[in-house]
Amino acid sequence: PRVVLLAGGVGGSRFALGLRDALERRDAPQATIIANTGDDLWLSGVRLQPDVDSMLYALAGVNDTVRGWGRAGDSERVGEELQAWGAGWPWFTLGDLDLGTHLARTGWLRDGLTPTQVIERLSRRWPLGVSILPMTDDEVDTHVVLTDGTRMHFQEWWTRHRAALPPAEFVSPGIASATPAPGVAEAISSADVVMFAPSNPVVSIGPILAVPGVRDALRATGARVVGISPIIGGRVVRGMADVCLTAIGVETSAVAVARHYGARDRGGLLDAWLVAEDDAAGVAELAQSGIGASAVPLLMSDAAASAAIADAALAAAGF
Ligand code: GDP
Ligand code: FO1
Ligand code: CA
Repeated sequence: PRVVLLAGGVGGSRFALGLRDALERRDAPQATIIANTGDDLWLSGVRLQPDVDSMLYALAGVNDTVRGWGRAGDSERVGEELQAWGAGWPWFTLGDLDLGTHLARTGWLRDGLTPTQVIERLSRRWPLGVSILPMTDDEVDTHVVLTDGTRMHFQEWWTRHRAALPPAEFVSPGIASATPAPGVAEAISSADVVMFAPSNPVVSIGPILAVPGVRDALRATGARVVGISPIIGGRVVRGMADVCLTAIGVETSAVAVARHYGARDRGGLLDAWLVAEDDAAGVAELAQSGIGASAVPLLMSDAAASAAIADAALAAAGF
């Protein structure tokens, strides 16, 4: 089947590894990943795309699996020098190998390539087995507006303040006039299955759905749309997605996140939803909301576990 995956960084890339494995075991594997670019930022003159890079590095097998971002075995000589100059953000680490990616990206952007073309070039270096598209070529970096009205880039709120400052709102400046990157709407339209990775519903999947045209493409596609819950037993597995959910008035539970996406036959986006076994009680509740849910192990402890989840998602879509 032709699979399209909407994904953020860590949760998205862990699932993508499993999906690739699951598809390789079937004939004609074909997957397109639509990556969140709401996390993107300019820093020290270079363009960073953290979720895109997490996906790229994980699929290439060169990611730092402990930290969850950046390159394995990276050093920080350039970063230390930038700190000495007082350049960049003291709380934001730029690894040497990672900076190589940012320099290559920024150079190509300056040459006039689009983000889509840059990601295509970056992807040529390794046999990724899937293609990565940014959700949009427009710059729509997420900002956080705090309850006291202060506004900052999402990365400052997330990495400097570790999501500890109460958010009132997440905003995506420019998103109303953004367009889906070339191939995004087409991939969704021609897919057999669309999956929502177990990614942050607010700041990873949210920005993708906010690009004008994406929601319509999802509503119109003949594909089955299957989501995987990033919430297990009322908790985020890692990270601070609960703070983001609370800010938009959604409870941190597998059921509430599914209802937030909504049932496709009731104006929402989902045909099916996978919850963890701990959340099996929610399956009946979701059936009443028009979402066909099933309970399977959802902890992505290793590639095999992620592949089993991908298999369950394919099965939920009838494959
Ligand atoms: P980020 O962009 O790096 O924050 O990563 P994503 O948005 O792609 O994914 C973050 C989400 O992944 C968090 O909300 C976690 O709850 C979820 N997550 C992390 N590990 C697991 C796991 O093993 N299983 C499931 N179901 N969700 C997970
Ligand atoms: N996360 C941190 O918590 N601290 C960092 O210093 C940091 C640096 C960094 C550099 C490049 C990159 O691609 C990602 C980086 N991240 C860092 C992760 C990232 O900011 C966030 O976890 C995600 O954007 C949230 O999805
Ligand atoms: Ca992210």
